[in-house]
Amino acid sequence: MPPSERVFSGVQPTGKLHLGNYVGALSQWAANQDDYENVFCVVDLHALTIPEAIDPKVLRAKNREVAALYVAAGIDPDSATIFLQSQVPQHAELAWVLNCVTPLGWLERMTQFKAKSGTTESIGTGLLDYPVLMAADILLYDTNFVPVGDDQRQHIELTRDVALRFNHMFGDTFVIPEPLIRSSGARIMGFDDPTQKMSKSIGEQKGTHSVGLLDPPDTIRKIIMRAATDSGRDVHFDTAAPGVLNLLSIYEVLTGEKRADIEARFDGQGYGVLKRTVADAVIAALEPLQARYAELTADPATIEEILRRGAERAAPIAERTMERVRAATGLG
Ligand code: AQP
Repeated sequence: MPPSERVFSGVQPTGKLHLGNYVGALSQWAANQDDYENVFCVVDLHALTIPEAIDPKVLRAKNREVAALYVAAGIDPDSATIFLQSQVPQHAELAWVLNCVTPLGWLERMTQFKAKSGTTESIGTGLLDYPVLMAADILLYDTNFVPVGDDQRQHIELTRDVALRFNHMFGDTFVIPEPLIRSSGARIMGFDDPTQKMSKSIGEQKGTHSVGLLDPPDTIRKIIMRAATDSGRDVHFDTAAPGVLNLLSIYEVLTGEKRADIEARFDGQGYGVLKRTVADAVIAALEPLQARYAELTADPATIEEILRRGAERAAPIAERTMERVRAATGLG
């Protein structure tokens, strides 16, 4: 029997996709894909929320790069629906409707908005509205589960609140989604500063911050060998310094080894050995992804075809939801 529950998730096509995106999102999507019906979107409308950073040629190329990385990470494009958000106009339509039922105060409280609005000179309305568009993305597909990193927890909560509010005002229309967040590795931190979440935009500016999914092995090794740790030798998950815990968590997720075995393996070894071993594990995890990516992008028509088919499959699902929304609200 085909799976009855649906998963939806996406990545914004800006900056350099990094190890955090792989651990928190892509690897999870791939690992669980047989349990669900899968819809994975490249959320290019979200990329416009910082318009100063947009170069149309770069965005077009990034859209394809991110879609190719989904497949390279192991998502099967024959069974999963992989598409560009801007090719299914119902995303923008539903976002407008949800805007009208979302109190402004809910958006002003979002920590990601507060953090990002502090770093741009002029704040566009789109940046504030980002979580409403994200709610539309999720709710359009009657999504049961949203596999994301821990940084998106608050946005999923908001999606649930918006859906419940709409259902309360207009009658049962939306499925209420649940987040799927892994218990370890849900928030990979920057190698240069383990108090800061690994992020695409910082990775673009600082070479020591993140490992990119397409970085060559020697670059990966260099970045990890320079990772911030501390002056001690503690390698216990409960007590290690943040930078050391980050390395231990990456190793745990990528190898699947038990915590007690990892602690025993690195006990008394010094951080040089830990870093070298983590670098080996990261290189080994990314090697097949990079090989598949190279194969896949050798002919640009392959990705174009995956995206075309994806939009063709996504649009009727999105339209069915919009029909319910229009009927519930009296639109049209
Ligand atoms: N550090 C992380 N650890 C675990 N999961 C993470 N995710 C992001 N960072 C980590 C998860 O990856 C998916 C895509 O998220 P995104 O497109 O918002 O990427 P980002 O790296 O979070 O981007 P920035 O840097 O914050 O924003 P931009 O692109 O504007 O520079 C999500 O599931 C996320 O949880």
